[in-house]
Amino acid sequence: MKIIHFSDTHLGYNDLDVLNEENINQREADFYDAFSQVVEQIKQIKPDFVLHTGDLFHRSSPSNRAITFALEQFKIINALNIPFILIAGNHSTPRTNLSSPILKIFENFENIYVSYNQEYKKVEFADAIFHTLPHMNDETTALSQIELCEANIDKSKKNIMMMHCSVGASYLMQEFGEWVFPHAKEYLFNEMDYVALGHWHGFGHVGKHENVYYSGSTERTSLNDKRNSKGFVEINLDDATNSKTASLFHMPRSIEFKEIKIRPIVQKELDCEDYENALIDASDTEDAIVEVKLINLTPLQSIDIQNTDIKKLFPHAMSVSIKREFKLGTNDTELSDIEALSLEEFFLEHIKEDANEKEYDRLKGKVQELFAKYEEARDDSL
Ligand SMILES: [Mn+2]
Repeated sequence: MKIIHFSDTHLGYNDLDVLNEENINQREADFYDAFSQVVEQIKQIKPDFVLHTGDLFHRSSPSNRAITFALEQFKIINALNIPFILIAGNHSTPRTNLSSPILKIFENFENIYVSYNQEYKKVEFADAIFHTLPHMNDETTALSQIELCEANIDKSKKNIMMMHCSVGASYLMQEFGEWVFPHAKEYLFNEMDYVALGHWHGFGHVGKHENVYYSGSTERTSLNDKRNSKGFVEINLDDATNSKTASLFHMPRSIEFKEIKIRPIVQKELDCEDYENALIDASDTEDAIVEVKLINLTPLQSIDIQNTDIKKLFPHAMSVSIKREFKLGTNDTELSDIEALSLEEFFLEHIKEDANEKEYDRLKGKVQELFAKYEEARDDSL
């Protein structure tokens, strides 16, 4: 039995002020691309089941574009005649009972099984049972639902559990309303052939449990997530686990992480101690999200070195962000030099970095006018 497990696709997420040729936020498009790559792999691998463990959409009320994209992709998956089972994560669960859960829109696809009402749902086939536990807002309800899951284990079939939660406190995402799976119920994992988890955005198995896996997200929802390896899990379960001899000679399961191609994040460091001669290798930054850290900066250099100059070093990057780290023990004369630069001049320098010439000229007039008014008002009040 072959299963594909993916998760946390966060459709509709957008970030950074970059548009692509179709005028769609580039990062939003990246998330659609990642999802399409998994669907492409599903077509090729032709597994027996496909699992998605939550946070399909980034928001509980996604944009029209995100919904349209998902419906198009689900139509493709549905046409493959492979059962596709998905559960709600914290991002797709409304916080009040007033709004309708978005996953409901997939109810009418014949090969798609959705689980979202903060309750246990058993999805059963001839040879496998999928025990789905979607995101739970309430811990007491959660416990009763886990017990329901326990009562439905049937050893004559494969048992696969699906959840969107943090197992213990180790996989918390610092988000609102996360569900932590109770430690006292972890023994249940031993009864399962595989436990598919969503919520944590990195791939890996959980502690000592060799059958409990987070597939990770298919893209990064934060630039703090520096992982360049994203993808899905391919699980092969031995079809003959009921026979003792078979399990002696075969692995009961094999679990393999399959990488997809995502936009890389590349970090660079520029030592300003010797700024003039600093060489930077930009060869690995094509289409990348580049983060440059200027280190050992003096305050004067910080005014001299403009962000536009740094950005020019990476002409083929998708985006460049710059962090400035000052040298410790900068001497006082330099600091007083900076104070000599008026706020007006400093502000204009700042505008110059991002605006084109025409825009700069227009803003310059405005800024000078405003500063003049401010000076006047100040003089009056003295
Ligand atoms: Mn997530």
